[in-house]
This record gives sequence, structure tokens and C-alpha cells, in this order.
Amino acid sequence: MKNLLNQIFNHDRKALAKAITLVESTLESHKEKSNELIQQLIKENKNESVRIALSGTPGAGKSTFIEAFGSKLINNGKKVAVLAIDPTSKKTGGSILGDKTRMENLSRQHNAFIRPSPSNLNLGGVTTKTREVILLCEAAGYDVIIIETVGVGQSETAAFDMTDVFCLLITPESGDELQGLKKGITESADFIIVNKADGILEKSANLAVAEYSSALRLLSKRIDTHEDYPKATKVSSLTGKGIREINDEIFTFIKLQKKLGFFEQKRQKQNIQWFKEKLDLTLIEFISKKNNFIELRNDLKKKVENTEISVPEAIFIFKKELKQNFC
Ligand SMILES: Nc1nc2c(ncn2[C@@H]2O[C@H](COP(=O)(O)OP(=O)(O)OP(=O)(O)O)[C@@H](O)[C@H]2O)c(=O)[nH]1
Ligand SMILES: [Mg+2]
Repeated sequence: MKNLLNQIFNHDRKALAKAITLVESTLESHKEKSNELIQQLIKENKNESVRIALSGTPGAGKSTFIEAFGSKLINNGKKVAVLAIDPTSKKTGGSILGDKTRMENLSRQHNAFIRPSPSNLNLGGVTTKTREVILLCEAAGYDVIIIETVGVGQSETAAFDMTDVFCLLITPESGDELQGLKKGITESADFIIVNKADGILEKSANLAVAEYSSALRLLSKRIDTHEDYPKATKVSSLTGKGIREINDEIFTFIKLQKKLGFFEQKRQKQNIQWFKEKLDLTLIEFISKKNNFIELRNDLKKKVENTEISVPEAIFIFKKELKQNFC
């Protein structure tokens, strides 16, 4: 274990891949080793990383954006890891893999690490090990971690809960979504990036940025960021126009968040959130493995289905049984 840890700290990519496979494993014997690894890693890791979430509807240009932005980061001397929280990965086997063609330059770079999410999904349909994988990547020297997620409910929330900056990538045509997006934007995004601001779409991109900017000014401000955020900006991932600007914007934001104490606060909150999620999952896993509870659960489910008993009554019976077993 010590050996593997040292190799990771020495930026050994093979060791990193091996460690990721270990933490993603569901085997009990691997779990213990994985915990030991993460525990050591947290103690010894000195890396000051930035975790960025990039969310957007399918086809918004996320992979193309990461290709351009990631290459810029590498040119600036950074090491970049790209991970995915992808609710569709079960079907496609991780669309990010197929996407490697869209991240051709990046995937060839020694300082880039691109990893699809595994297909074993937890109850919420979101991979449970992304946090551990982030920590491993950071220990291996990756100082910018990009989490790509398709903008649908749970995976977006999961990405928000484990990153320092949340970027929402949209296309110029999605102006109509403005109303619907409003609530979600204030809750999560720090940057709204209008992509595809080139060719015939440039004009509508300008318009979209103006519309979003004025809409954002009217919204009530979040208390976990400086009042200048969220910000709307435009970019062309294809031509690279605006990539330098968004890069500067993101790092200015991080600096400000650190200065105001929000950065540390957010990470602490996320750690607690992680603990709660893990604990709940462990409890559910533990209880659902006990045969009598599975039987009781199925029996009560049937009775609820047949309207023999009400839901509160079913829960009451279940709780009584739990108490008898554990108290
Ligand atoms: N004109 C223009 N096209 C773009 C730009 N960025 C992406 N595209 C195109 O949009 C399409 C989708 O791009 P992707 O990068 O695969 O989008 P994605 O969001 O990763 O898509 P999914 O992984 O399927 O969710 C491709 O045909 C890209 O070439 C851009 O800045 N300008
Ligand atoms: Mg993609």
C-alpha cells in the first residue's frame, strides 16, 4: 500500500489507474485497502487543486470546450484530470470514452488524464466514487480537476456538491430556456458560458449573453459567492475565442472565493455532505442485506399495493421490526 501511495505521489499514471480501479471495486477486501489508501492520502496530500464542474445539455459542446480549455490549462503549466459523472454511462459504457476523439489533443498530452465514470451506479443513478477519484488525481499531481456532467437533475447536483466552481455551458439557441433555467442557475452556476459564439451563431450568442447578464442582475444573490456572480460569458470552443478570458475569469473567481473564506467553507460543507451520503448508503446497504428485512419490505410493499394498509402504517411496522432487531 505504501508503495502504491508513493508511486501516486510520484505522479505515476499506471499507479493512479490501479488505485482508481481499487477504489471503484465493490469487493469487501478491496474496500478496506481503498479506505486505507484514501486515509493516508488525505494526511499527506499537499496539492492545492481547483475542482471545476462543467454541465450542459447533450451537444452543447462540453467535450469540445474541455479540449480547448484543458489544452489552455496545460499550456499554462497545469496538470488536468477530466472525470465524468454520466447518468447515461450504463447505456453507452461512458460517452466520454467515445468523446476522446473530441478531446484528441488533450488525450495525447502527458499532463492530461481522462477517465470515464464506471458503469456501477448507486441508488441515485450517480457514481459514488467520484470524490475518491478526485482525491487520487490530486495526489497524483493533477491541479485542475474537471467534472463533466450532462445537465440533468441528480448528476448536476452531485457535480455541484464536489466542486469549487460550477460552469453551465449553453448554446446560443437555448435562449428560450432562460425562464426555466433561472432557478437552477441561481442555485448552482457560477458561470454561464454561451458556447458556439462563432459564424452565424455569433450574433445570437452576443444576444444570449446580454439577456442572461440582465436576468442575472435581477435575481436575488447567493450568499456563498461574491455579489458579481453568477456571470454570463461567451466562447467558441471550436475557434478558441474567449477561452483565455474564461480561464482568467475562473481563476479570478477562485482567488476571490479564497479571500472571502467561501472556498474553504464550501469544501468543509461538501465533506460533511459526503459523510452523510456515505453513511446513509452504508445503512441502507446493511439493512437491505438482512434477509428478514427484505422479506418484510416486500410483504409490506404488497400490502400497500393492495391498499390493505396505509403507507404510514407500513412504515410504523417496519420501524418496530428495526427497533426489535437493533435496540
Ligand atoms: N460552431 C461550433 N460548434 C461547436 C462548438 N463546440 C462544439 N461544437 C459542435 O457541437 C457538437 C457537439 O459537441 P460536443 O463537444 O460533442 O458536445 P457535448 O456537450 O460533449 O455532447 P455530449 O457528450 O453528447 O453531451 C459537435 O459537432 C461540435 O463540433 C463551437 O464552439 N462552435
Ligand atoms: Mg461530450
